[in-house]
Amino acid sequence: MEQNTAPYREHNRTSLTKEKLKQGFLDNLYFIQGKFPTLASRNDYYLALAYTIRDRMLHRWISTATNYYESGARTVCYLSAEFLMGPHLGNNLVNMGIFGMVKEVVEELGLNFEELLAQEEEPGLGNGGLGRLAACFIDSLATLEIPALGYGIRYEFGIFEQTIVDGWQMEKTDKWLRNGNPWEVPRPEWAQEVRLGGHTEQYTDENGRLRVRWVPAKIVLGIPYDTPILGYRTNTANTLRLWKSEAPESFDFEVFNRGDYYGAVDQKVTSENISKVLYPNDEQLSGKQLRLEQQYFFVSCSLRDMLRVLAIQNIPLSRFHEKFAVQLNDTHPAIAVAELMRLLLDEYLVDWDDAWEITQRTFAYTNHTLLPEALEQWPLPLFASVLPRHLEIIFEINSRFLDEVRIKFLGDEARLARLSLINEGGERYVRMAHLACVGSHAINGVAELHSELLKQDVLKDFYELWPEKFRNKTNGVTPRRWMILSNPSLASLVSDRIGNGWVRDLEQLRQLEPMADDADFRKEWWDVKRANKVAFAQYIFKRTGILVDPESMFDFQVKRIHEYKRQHLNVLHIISLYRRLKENPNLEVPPRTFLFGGKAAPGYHTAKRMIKLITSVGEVINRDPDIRDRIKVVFVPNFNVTTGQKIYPAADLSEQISTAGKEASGTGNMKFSMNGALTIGTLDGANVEIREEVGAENFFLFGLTADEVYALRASGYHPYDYYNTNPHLKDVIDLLRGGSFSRGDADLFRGLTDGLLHHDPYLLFADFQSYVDCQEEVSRAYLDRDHWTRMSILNAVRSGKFSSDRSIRQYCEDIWKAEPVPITLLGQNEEPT
Ligand code: T68
Repeated sequence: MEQNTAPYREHNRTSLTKEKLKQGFLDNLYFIQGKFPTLASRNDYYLALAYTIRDRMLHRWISTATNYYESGARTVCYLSAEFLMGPHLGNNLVNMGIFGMVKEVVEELGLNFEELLAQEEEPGLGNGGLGRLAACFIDSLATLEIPALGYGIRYEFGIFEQTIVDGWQMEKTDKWLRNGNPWEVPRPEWAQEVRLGGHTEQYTDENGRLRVRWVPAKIVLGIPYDTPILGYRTNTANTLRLWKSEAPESFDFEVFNRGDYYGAVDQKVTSENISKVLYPNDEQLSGKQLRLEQQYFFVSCSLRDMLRVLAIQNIPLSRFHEKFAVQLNDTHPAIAVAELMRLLLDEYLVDWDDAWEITQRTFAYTNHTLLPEALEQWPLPLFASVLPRHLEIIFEINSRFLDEVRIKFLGDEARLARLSLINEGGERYVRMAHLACVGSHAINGVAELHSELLKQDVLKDFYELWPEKFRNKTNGVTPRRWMILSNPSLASLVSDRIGNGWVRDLEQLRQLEPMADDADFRKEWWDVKRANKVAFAQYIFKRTGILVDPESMFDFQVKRIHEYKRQHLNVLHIISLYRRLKENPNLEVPPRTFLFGGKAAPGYHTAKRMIKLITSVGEVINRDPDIRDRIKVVFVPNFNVTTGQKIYPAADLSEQISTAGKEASGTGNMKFSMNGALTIGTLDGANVEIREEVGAENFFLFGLTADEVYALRASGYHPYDYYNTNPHLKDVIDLLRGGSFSRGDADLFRGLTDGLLHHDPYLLFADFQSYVDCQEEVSRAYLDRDHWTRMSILNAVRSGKFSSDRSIRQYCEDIWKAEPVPITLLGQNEEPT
């Protein structure tokens, strides 16, 4: 068919004049929602607005797809079991540069713009940092005009919603799709079949060659749902492609004809289960069959989708790795190594050596954790029952790989056992990190320290084998969502002084450094922060009924609740400060509000008790008439992208207090710093680099280094000694043990305190005094408002390195070898008719 898209440009549904936007909005309310303003609900209005914006994204999306098709350009495929996108509407308005105009349009229609934005249920398809990183990365890929697809799972239930009842976390299912999702387009024509279970058989092909056939026990369908991902003020609209599982037929007719109606429907139910729910464990392997099925399901669909594209572009299979650069976001998609091998060997009849070369040149692997309990391993019997053919292929990969190791390290049997893809100690497991390392040409950590520790510890043997594969790619976050959208007043203060080039080139913020010495600028800066704090104080009051003083220092620790992140160290300091204030009411400390937010994995009992600890200490302190005007403790429920957008702009202090050597990078630390919060932190993850960038004098450092942690453990760590020799620490622990924060119930926190006294695996006691001293320094610094504001400004303007644009540029140059493809809009040269 003749392509003439020019007429679409000035159409009611695409034009960007205010009048046409209004017309489009009312049309969508009428023709899509089937409503008239008199009966329309807030959700109807939100959907009408969302469709009005989506209509205006389609031309870019279609043009981008056409440009990519015609250029045949190299494409980055980011495989991730999680994409923690956050709400789309506001972000799309920012990236299209029409936020202000649309706000006016909505208000002229007599509607509340903020309310409509707030109506969107965020797609919470991730646990924490790893999923949010994937979201920042696809934003940057589009902004840098790199041909890219994000591939993942369209979970029906995302991360659970957290409520706090009697101080404890309660979980509610996240029904994010219940009111409809205007941003996605299903593409059933590109559905893929995925096999599971069954067994393998050998057969001889027509050339007399022995081959293997996989006879699966069941087949499920993967339906792709596509969401456009806009670049910031570019024509690029890339795609996030999430797979939903379905039964191939609504009914199994054979079973149905036997009269087993329920049995027939049963298959449909089990097929749909695969993409039903996101596993809410971060940093802990789950070992559940359904989880392995989820991983294989989305990986298989995605690879088949790439093969489909290769075929329609007439690119020979031998050039798969030239067309696609596939990044494995942690080991969750690592089964892709075996699946691509299987597809090439069994379905396309490629020779092993050629298949292996294509595979290795296609994949690269990002590691996100140093915690041993988070490294994925699958018990062999379970693996064999879900993926029998893949297990055979993994054995073959392993046998060839170990031969290579034998040559390089003659006679080193211990090394062979350590490197093997199969863990043979006791119960046998498939080690997914090993599969990812062997099948990839590049392996990277997510901060400099983390990448070093990978080489020294978790992946040491692989480093010694293939040092050339190892890279560092320090994480970053997108300034579009985390500054422009969430902190518009700060963004306009900045743009008033230096224009808006910084939004695409965050290093430009450094032009503002001299302004730190300008008293007027400092006042404006402080006023912006103060207004953000007022807004957040109102939010807290609405959500928790707790009144907080916006004059007080807002001290935040928001992240998943985990022992290694040490929220309980923060609490120990709060108790210690509380005690000192009770003893000495004249103590000169600025008023402080300690705020916490984060979810605990539902099965992680210690983490859940840490939440109860925070709320219990808060209850006592917030009620104490001597103290409650000086310090407050608040647990902000249901920390997610939406609440994060309110939190980072309102923060004075950012708590990044993990045990050194445990946090791979952290990305919240970057969002805080960008928004002018100062960090109190250990030399862990990206804190090290943040401190380097903002200057040691603008960073509150405490605690042991990773090397010192290692040495202390090696020499024998005895937490009890710290308790016995530090009276201050003893007082704090004894208050907890005595029931002062649990209405006399000495048992409530006994598990926690005993755990610390006798094991303390994350060295809270070793770092306690250093932390308390450092917090005193923070308090003193906050009393000097001018100096604090100076430091706040320098933190923000020196955070340019932590834009995800920088991370993505480095991945493109060093790992993906991907180049920008600027998009020409279709019909650009044609006259509208
Ligand atoms: C995080 N990892 C790291 N994992 O903890 C953090 N894990 O330091 C880093 O900044 C971030 O990744 C991005 O690199 C996670 O968030 C998970 O969420 C997770 C989920 C499932 C299984 C294991």
